[in-house]
Amino acid sequence: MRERTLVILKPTAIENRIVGKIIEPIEDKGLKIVGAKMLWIDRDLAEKHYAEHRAKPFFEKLIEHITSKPVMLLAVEGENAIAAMRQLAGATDPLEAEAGSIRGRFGIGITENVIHASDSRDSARREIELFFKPEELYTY
Ligand code: FUP
Repeated sequence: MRERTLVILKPTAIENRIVGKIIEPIEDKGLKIVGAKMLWIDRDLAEKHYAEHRAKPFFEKLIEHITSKPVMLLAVEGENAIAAMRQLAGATDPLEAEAGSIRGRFGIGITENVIHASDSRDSARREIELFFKPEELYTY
């Protein structure tokens, strides 16, 4: 099933200059970048993105982190792109993620877990629409 998914390289990834190391396994997997940009996410957009976590105890820390510095947004396309990106990202907690996964390799804590990848088709559609205008996505 050909799908699109939203990937966010969180502030830690930009700050630690590991953007290339994160993109490499994504492309190695056969996934294609169909949209890409940097953005300093504001609180309003961050709260929309993480709306499902609003009532959670970690919500405030999560919003503070994602808005602390610029991020890189990627729209990624390919066969089973959503599951494939989740596999590459690894478990939410970098210490539980497989050592070879992106979070396993570069994560330093559950809040600063390097990357976001949409968890379902509905989330992917919603999140891509939240961060990209249709004309910023390429079919090729
Ligand atoms: P994931 O889909 O793997 O990004 O995980 P979740 O949607 O459950 O969590 C979203 C973000 O909330 C994570 F990236 C990090 C943060 N989080 C915490 O800080 N503490 C937790 O216990 C769970 C998640």
